[in-house]
Amino acid sequence: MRVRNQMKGFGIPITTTFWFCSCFPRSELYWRASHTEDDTGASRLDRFAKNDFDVKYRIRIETGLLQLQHLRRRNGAYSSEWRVNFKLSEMDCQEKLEVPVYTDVDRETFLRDIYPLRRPAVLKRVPLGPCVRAWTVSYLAQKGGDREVKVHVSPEPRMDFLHKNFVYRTLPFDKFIQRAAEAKHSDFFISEDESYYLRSLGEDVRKEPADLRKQFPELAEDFHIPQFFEPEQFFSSVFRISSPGLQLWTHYDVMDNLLAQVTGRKRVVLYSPKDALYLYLTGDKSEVLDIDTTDLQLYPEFVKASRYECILEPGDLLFIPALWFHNTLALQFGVGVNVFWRHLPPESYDKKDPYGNKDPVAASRALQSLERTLGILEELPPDYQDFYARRMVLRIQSRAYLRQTMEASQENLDTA
Ligand SMILES: O=C(O)CCC(=O)C(=O)O
Repeated sequence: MRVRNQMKGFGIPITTTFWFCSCFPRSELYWRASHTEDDTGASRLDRFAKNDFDVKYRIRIETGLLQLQHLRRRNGAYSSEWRVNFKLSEMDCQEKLEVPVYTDVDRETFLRDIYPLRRPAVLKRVPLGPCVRAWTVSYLAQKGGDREVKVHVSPEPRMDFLHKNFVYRTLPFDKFIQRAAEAKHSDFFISEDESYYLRSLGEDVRKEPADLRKQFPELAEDFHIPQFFEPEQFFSSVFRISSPGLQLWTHYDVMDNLLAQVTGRKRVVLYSPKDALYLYLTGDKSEVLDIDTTDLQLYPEFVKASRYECILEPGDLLFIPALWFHNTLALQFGVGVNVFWRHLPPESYDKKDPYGNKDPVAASRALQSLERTLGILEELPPDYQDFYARRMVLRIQSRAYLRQTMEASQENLDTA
């Protein structure tokens, strides 16, 4: 059952979706109310939800508690059948949305109906070639051969770029595949249950983007790159091979991305570029590593980021538009290939970027000039710095934020 509410009243609308896997009758409740605070400061929302034939659901939310009351009409009057209380954690208040799923999408449909939205989409049954059936562990090891690959090795499945809980090690591809597929290792670097992650690289790792056709020609024959874009937009094709449970931190890339999950299931959580303010960024990465049970004392704004989620099954393709943040969790040992495509004219990108994650040239220049500007502000006393920094924020908002008309925002709320 999905209970969804929209809370307004903080100046900006806040949408909250609650998900319950329970024995309740299957129905979807859409509910709107105003956020108010009583004199104890507790949020209190109390309203009838959608009328559903002769049944009504009544929902009340107080801080940390959601009450659901089921009322049935008998002889013209409603009587309460049962009432359930759910304990809410603050993270339950994060908006949760499903990534839309499309089936049997061809190039024309993709370019007409999906691509222009600039939103993530799961594409099912796009032909990816024989890889979906053929890429077993033994086949990959045999065909991929013993060329050396540099891999991330971590004692914990959640990789932590802040505290660098992983090391880079070099292994022959066939040995790496065998190790990544097993839960316990007899040969290991750190511990017998260490996790592995391969993000394949080009021949000259500093200059050349990865291209499966060059580094793994025999395996590349099995993988048919979906031809949704023009060939000159192609930038790189990258192996993404993970141990079961391996979680990669939330980050963005600057190119459009088709992530093909060839084998194994994977959870992907995405956040819109518009939610960058809530993600505690260090460069292209979010410092929030635990995105499920986040420490909101440490990262209080994180709850405001809307969470888009999907589970990729073997053979699925995920379209990740440039700048959308993504966090991946391998639910099983899995092999993926992601293909980056240029979205902007070629001269917009940094020529020395083999990874597809350096900011576009104009964005880097703007960020550098911001650093210079902040240096100039330091000539003022702190309270003046604060005031002029706020004025600058207002100027940036009015000049550079995408403007959304009042009608468009209302429409979004109505259709959300
Ligand atoms: O699938 C993964 O492991 C990570 C994918 C990713 O980060 C990407 O495609 O940019």
